[in-house]
Amino acid sequence: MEVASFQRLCYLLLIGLVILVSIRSWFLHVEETNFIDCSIYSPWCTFKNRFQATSNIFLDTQRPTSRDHQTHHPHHPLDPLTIQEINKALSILQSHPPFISSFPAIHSLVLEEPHKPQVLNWKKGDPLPPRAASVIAFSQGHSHILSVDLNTAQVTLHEINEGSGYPILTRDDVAVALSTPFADAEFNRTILARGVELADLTCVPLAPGWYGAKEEGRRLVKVQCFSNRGTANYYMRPIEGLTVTVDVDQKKVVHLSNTGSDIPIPKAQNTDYRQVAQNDPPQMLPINPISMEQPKGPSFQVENGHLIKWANWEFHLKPDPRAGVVVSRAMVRDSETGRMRSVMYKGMASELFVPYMDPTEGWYFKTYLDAGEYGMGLTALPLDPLNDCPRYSYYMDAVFVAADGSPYVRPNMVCVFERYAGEIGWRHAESPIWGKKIREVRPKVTLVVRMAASVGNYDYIIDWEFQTDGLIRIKVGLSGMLLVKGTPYKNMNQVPKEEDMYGTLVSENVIGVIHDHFINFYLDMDIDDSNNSFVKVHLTKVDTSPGESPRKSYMSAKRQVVKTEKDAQIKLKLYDPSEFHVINPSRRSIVGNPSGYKVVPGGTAASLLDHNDPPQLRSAFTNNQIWVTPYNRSEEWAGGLFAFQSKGENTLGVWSDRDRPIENKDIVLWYTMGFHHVPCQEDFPIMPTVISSFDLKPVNFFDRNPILRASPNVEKDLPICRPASAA
Ligand SMILES: [Cu+2]
Repeated sequence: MEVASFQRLCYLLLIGLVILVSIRSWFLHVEETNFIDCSIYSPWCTFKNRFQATSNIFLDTQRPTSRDHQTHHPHHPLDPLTIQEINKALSILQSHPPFISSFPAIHSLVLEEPHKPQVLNWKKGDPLPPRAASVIAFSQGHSHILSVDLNTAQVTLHEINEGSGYPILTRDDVAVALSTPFADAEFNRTILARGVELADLTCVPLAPGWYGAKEEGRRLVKVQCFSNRGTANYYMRPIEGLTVTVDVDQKKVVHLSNTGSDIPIPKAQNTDYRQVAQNDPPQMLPINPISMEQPKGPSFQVENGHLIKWANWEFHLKPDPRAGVVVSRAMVRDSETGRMRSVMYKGMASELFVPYMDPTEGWYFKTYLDAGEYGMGLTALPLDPLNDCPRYSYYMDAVFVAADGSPYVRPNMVCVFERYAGEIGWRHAESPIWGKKIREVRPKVTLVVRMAASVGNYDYIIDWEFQTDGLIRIKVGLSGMLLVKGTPYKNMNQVPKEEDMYGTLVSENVIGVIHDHFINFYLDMDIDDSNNSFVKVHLTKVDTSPGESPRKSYMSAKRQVVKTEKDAQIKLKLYDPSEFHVINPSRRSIVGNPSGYKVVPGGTAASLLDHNDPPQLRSAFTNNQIWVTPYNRSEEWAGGLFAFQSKGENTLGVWSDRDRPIENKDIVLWYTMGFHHVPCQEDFPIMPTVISSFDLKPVNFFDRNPILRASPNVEKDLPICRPASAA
């Protein structure tokens, strides 16, 4: 053998050895460490969440409630599929002729909700409408949409998605995405060249978005990695500039981008947020233990696991793998007649768009659609009793479906609790100067439904808060970690004035990159009945005539019933304001006003991206803050049913541009809440929660203040508690 050939052979053998050792060492670490039980926490192990060789994982699996899901039966038409029903759907799919030779990966398997009239006409005690499963499966490059009738054991619908986009990644996809780079010699060389040992590596699978033909027609995941050495908060230690693009069906690396070899990995010191890592006491006076006590227990009831009854409210609640939670059939009791009245047929988070504002190689694609790409429910981990939710909370489990079609339980995914935060329901005091001693005050107690999704580095806390005055507040809290970028700079005095860092230097060698969060809510309002209208109540300045009044101007409210969808595409304007009402034109109050609810925006933000920017095309639902569409069973996800790598051709913006009639029809209100996030040092190493909200508030729905007859607090009725340790 010639010397050159011998050298080539040795070189090839060496590469082969490196690959084998890399794969083996990675899988050995997975086996040897105390890895999360994926039979229970399956999708937790997947998606944008950590997937790592070494275990820094702590999960409090304490279960305040214990339910036997194996024997659970549905009691309400909207109850989620039970374990038995999921298993039945699976067996029907397994004998479905197109799937007999090759069973697809199951990306979603949930209740196919009965048609609306069936649900509306159903009364407690009636037999349930036929139960069916709605399935999204993926096989050999095709996304399948199926309906499975559980009563007749038939597949009643089987379509292939002809448009762009793919379903949510499965755990298997993620495992492929994260293991494939380890078989790539260049990846291994790059990691070692960056001074990171493979055992210290934590990689995350990132959705690639859509940026034209180059990446179309195949399911791609962009893998980026961090060093977890010395910290649980590996997100603060990026291996900057290294992006591995993996084809998860071909199981191969299609591109490796390595642009940051001169950027150091930020230090681990002071990045750990866990209590065990805090060595110094907080610099503040101590706060005594605090809790809301309910010696008589909570006032709400949970009927058959999903029907919540509290004060004057009643609604159905279920976990959902994509939306997180779904609130259905929300009804409030009329304060005068005592009759239950419909407010909302269905409400849920529909999509969550998070674009990062850095156009460079390793960052431009970070424009996530978290609900459609990762799942707000799938990424919602068990809540932490006493910290996520107060004492006396009710915890609801979710039953979700793994990629092989098998059901699993996500315990304590949703909590329900009463909240008293010292707020006032209504009040008035009269000065004694008028001869009357009046001081009437009513405390405000509310009911909260809460879930928290941990979509990779970010945590989204979503509350649905019900008030006895008829108001529903939808609140979103942001916490967790910034997605940060490594930089050579340690101090702002090193940064050239003309350089755009695309963010804020939040620690040495760490840039918090500017980004947005837009969360869209689907709100199928049914005020007193399904047929409603959308009314813009335009507030305008009216000038008085000369001599008419000492005043030159006043403000007037002009009502306009909106006829079609395009006129209901609303951009909020501070200096040209309107109120936005959903009314029932057929239902009048005692003095003749139509009964209604208005959407009351809170702090929010609008997208500044170009409307033709690819991520904005996919997320056109952020082009307006409010939309109204006619009810359509197939239009529920603002970013489209198949959001992963989609072009956005089948999304809320496109549906609304059809300009369909919406007057006196069953209509759906869509509200997009936005946050611009310019990071600051206080966001490091973990962000204090930032909250925004919007309200659905009754307008002329009740004939008078519905909590007029609410009771004040009286000292003798309230519990006086001692610390548990003193009891
Ligand atoms: Cu943010």
